[in-house]
Order: sequence, then C-alpha cells, then structure tokens
Amino acid sequence: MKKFKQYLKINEEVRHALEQKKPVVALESTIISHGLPYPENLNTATEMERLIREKGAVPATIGVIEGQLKVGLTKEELYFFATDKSIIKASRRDLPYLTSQKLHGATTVASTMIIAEMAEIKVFATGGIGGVHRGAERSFDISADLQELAKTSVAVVCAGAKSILDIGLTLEYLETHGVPVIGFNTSAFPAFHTRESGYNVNFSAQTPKEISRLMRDKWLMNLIGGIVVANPIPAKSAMDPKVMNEGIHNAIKKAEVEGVTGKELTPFLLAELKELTHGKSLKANIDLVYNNGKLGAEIAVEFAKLRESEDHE
Ligand code: PSU
Ligand code: MN
Repeated sequence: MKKFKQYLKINEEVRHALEQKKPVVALESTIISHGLPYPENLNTATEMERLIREKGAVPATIGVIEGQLKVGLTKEELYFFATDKSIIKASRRDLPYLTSQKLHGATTVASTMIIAEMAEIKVFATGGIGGVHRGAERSFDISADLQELAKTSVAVVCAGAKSILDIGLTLEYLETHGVPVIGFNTSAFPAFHTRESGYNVNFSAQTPKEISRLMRDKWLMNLIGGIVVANPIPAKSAMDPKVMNEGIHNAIKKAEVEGVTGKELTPFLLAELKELTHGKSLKANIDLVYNNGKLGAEIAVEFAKLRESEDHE
C-alpha cells in the first residue's frame, strides 16, 4: 500500500465511484471557509455538489479534519467548514502541520490538487486560481497554486484569475512551468468577474471531449503537471470591468496601507472587493462557480469514457 494512503479518508460514495472508474470532480474548501460569507458559502457548496451529480459525476469536496485528509464531505462537515471561524486556510506548506497536530484546515487550490491526486481524481472545479500578485517584484507574493500546477497532474476548471493579481505575470509563470491554459469556447483569458482580461489563452477548446483528450495525451506522455481550463463567467452574470478595476485598485491600496501580506492578502482583497461592489461581486462569484462545476462534471464524464474505451483496446 502506498504510505500516503494512511492520511487519506475517502468517503463511501467517492471510493465506490473511483473503484468503478466513474467520473469524480474534486472541490476545494477554502472557497467555503474563506472565500464566501455564511450562509452563501454553505448554499453554494451544497448546490455545487447537486449540479455535479445532475451531470452524472460524483462530487468530492476536500478538506482537512482532525488531521485527516478528507475526500468527500458529509452535510455536517460542509456546515463545519462554512461556519467554524478557527479553520485555517491550508496550502501545501500547511498540510504536514495539520496532520501531525490533528488540526482542521480548509484546502486551497494547491492543497486540493495534492489531495485529489493522492485519491486519483483528475478533475477539480473551483472559482479562481491564485497567481502572481501585483507588485510581486517587491513582495515575492506568488501563490503556491502556480507551483502546484507545475507539478501535480490535475485539470483545474476555473474562471481565470482575479485582477487583484498581475494576470500577465501569472500567465508567464504558467508558461515557464509548462502548464497549458485552455479557454473553453474563448480565446480570451477570463478575469473571474469579467469574461476578458486583456490577455489571451494559449489554446481554446469547444467541447469537454476535446479537453479530456488533451488531458489524456499530456499525462500519457508523462508530461507531469496540471492544466488550467479557463471558463469565462456567463455573460449575464459578468461585471463591468471599469467598476471592478476601480474596486481592485482601492482594495490593493488599502491592503498596502494596513500592511496586509502573506496568506491573509487574498482573503482581505476578496472581502474588500465585495464591500466595494455592494455584494454584486458575490452573486457573480457564485454564478461562475456553478458554471465551473457543470463544466468540470462534463469533462470528468468525457475523461471517464476515454479511459473506459482505452481499457478495452
Ligand atoms: N481566488 C478567489 N477566491 C478564493 C481563492 C482565490 O477568487 O477563494 C482562494 C483559493 O483557495 C486559492 C487561494 O487557492 O485563495 C489562493 O491564496 P493565495 O493567494 O494565498 O495562494
Ligand atoms: Mn500569497
């Protein structure tokens, strides 16, 4: 048995699906504990699971409870992540601390990818990825999500990256590390609340099936690492880029004045942005997460079909 398995706790439904090679979609818990306010966070997490099931895949929300790496959460556990204020945001560096001290942690994109890979889940749907922060040449603040995409073989379906980040540098970083960025029915790299960022994706795909083939080829060729599937926010939910940019500018200024850095910075900017846009960004955020959940499930379904047909060859 692989030694890391002792840390993993995969729930019955997910374990069954994985054994049967059925489609499974991983989901993160930082978005629940630190990305959205209560009760919207709980409703979103619950509805996300429902949407994924509706598309014929099994949702696997990931988080750390009492030092166990949990894959697939119960209703009570979702509630716990949505309401407990002591849960820390846990990225790669935090995992061994949590397991050795038997603590709780909400997993980021990076740590969710790690745990998904341990469980052999290949598709993960979320809101937005972390990236290179504006001013990173001074702060060195580059999200561990990018390093994870460089080395962990999971496809991450997201609505791009928020423009609280330097999107140009984020894309350069991904290019350096050989991470394909695929636009779903778009040539523009989306900026979370808006469908465009002023930057382009590397490639675009029109169907979930095309994306599943790219995943298969990348990993069959042993090109280890992740894939970013950039799925723009639905047009009806998208926000005005002018309003967003102004909000972002003010949020970053405030963070500088208050000296917010490190892992606190992303949640701080997100909360500020919500204030500044009077909750409109919250609705956009939830809509794009659902949109990603649905696409993630469709990709997982196609990927499972591909694997099945290969098993018969
Ligand atoms: N971007 C969002 N919402 C989020 C996050 C990012 O729009 O909730 C979370 C994700 O969990 C992501 C993490 O992995 O923040 C990145 O944090 P940092 O920049 O500290 O690496
Ligand atoms: Mn950071």
